[in-house]
Amino acid sequence: MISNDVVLVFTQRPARMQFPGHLTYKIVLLGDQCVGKSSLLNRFIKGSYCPHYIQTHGAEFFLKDMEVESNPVRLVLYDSMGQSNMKTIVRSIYRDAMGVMLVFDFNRADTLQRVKEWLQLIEQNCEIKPEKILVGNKMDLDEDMKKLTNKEVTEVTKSLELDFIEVSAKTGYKVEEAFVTLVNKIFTNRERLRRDNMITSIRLTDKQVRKHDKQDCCD
Ligand SMILES: Nc1nc2c(ncn2[C@@H]2O[C@H](COP(=O)(O)OP(=O)(O)O)[C@@H](O)[C@H]2O)c(=O)[nH]1
Ligand SMILES: [Mg+2]
Repeated sequence: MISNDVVLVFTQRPARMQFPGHLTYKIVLLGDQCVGKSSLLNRFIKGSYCPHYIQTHGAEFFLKDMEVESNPVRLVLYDSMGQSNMKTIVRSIYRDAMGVMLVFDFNRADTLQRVKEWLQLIEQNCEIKPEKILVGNKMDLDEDMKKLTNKEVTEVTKSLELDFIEVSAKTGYKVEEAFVTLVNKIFTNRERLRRDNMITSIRLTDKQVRKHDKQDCCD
């Protein structure tokens, strides 16, 4: 289903995000620092894994082309530092996201507890209601290193009504499946997302027009 036709971009060049004839889906990865967001992207896009921690600065995006039910889709995948206090970046980047991957670390119970805060941040900042998936990373760890039991995870996923998948960026276990599941959810709900996006654009344009009118009369 997926073609591994990869385009990797490290700089902000919005023009390349749109590709004629392609659907463009903006997806953001959210979660605490060190849960493995950058590693998951690296595994999905390049098929590789780096055991060293490399801090993500601000927000970076990557492009990946794939096919969903014979439709070419360009994914714009946003990585971030994992600091929820970076509100300005969060708001400007995430407001038109169509999909959100919420990541926690099986080795750190606090990262699962904070998923609720990340969800609140999405509700406050995303102007369209994005499709979501919860991803528990570092499944490769030995049982005695895991601080979370399946029962604890299930309780949270049920209470937050999130689809859930266990993955490992290190081994590659179910990483592609996690992204494909999210992309399929976006594809299935594309009409609703398109409507939400149109309403948001109209609202924004309206705001700009009103601001412009105001400036005219005050000049
Ligand atoms: N054992 C294990 N370690 C991982 C996995 N994914 C990431 N890591 C490690 O966790 C650390 C933080 O990963 P990183 O992707 O930078 O986290 P981010 O801050 O969320 O982007 C790095 O040292 C990674 O090598 C995984 O699936 N298994
Ligand atoms: Mg990172």
